[in-house]
Amino acid sequence: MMVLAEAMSSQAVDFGITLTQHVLRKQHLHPDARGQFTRLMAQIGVVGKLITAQVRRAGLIELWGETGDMNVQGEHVQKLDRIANDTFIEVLRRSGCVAAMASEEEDEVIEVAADRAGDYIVCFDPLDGSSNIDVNVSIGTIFAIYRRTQPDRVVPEDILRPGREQVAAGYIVYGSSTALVYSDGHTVDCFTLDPSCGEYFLTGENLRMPEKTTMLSINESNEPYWPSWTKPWVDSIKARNDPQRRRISSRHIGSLVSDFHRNLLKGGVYLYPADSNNGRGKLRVLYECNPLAFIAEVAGGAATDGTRRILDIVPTGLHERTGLVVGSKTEVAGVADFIARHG
Ligand code: FDP
Repeated sequence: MMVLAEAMSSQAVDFGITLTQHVLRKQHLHPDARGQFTRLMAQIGVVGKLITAQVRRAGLIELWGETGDMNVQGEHVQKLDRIANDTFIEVLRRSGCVAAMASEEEDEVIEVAADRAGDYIVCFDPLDGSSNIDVNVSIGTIFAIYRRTQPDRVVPEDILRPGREQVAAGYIVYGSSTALVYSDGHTVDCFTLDPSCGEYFLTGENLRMPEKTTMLSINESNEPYWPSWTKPWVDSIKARNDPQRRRISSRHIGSLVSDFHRNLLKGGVYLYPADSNNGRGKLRVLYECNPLAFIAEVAGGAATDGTRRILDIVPTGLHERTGLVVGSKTEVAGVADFIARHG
């Protein structure tokens, strides 16, 4: 069995650095910092612990299955979706750091009472990949953080703004362990929750998205609805394989946050193109595509809807959807070429 000292010496990162310590260490990069961001990240960490506790016991305490309600998107709400959503809202409402929130599960913006409001706006998907809950497959929470634009009131532009204005973004994956990944726009760092002491420790510093694509993540059953460029593009990626050498593997969990996390670490491209019939994708701009695109870019990757950089989209509605291609920069850049050739 690996002893602690061995584990410490085998770590590529500064072993023993907690999430809060790390955020504090980086405060000098933000000269106008007042400590609210540090508190906000600590509270998001708490949300991750509370949701972890529920996810880990879901099969034991009847948390699998649907609530019987539909959300604003017309999807069946899972019991854990509801718990994760309520947890996120209540923890952040009490944090003193947040002025308003937008959630995948809520019809409207959630405003925080003035006496508790802080500097930040948070858009989140409380539990992404929820169709995987009942089968013990990794799911996650995704969040985007913006600074409020007005000191005394929340305005629509606080929420309906391009993703490039994010000050930070992140996600928490409930997988073989709970990992919290976030970027403050300077680096992308990964923390793993140690369940024995309830603390997040830094386990990956300044993550870089590998330039080389080895994983292709797409739901191929949607092929009849793909726009015309997608099949030739997917075929061109697969054509890199030959009988002597497999260079590309198909990996698709169907839980965006988990697919993204794997590709960030291993090198891959994820796509969910816009439907050729209605021209819309499935994934939501505000709390799925924007935060992951922000992380991808800081890690040296890129994200597009096919023609536009994801972070330049100005959403007109809370639950707006878009097509998404996210992965290494060269792979994503190649999409524009296929669109020019195949439409
Ligand atoms: P889910 O509906 O299970 O919550 O946008 C949500 C999402 O999962 C993504 O996590 C996932 O990648 C995608 O939808 C899967 O959609 P399809 O089943 O249409 O492939």
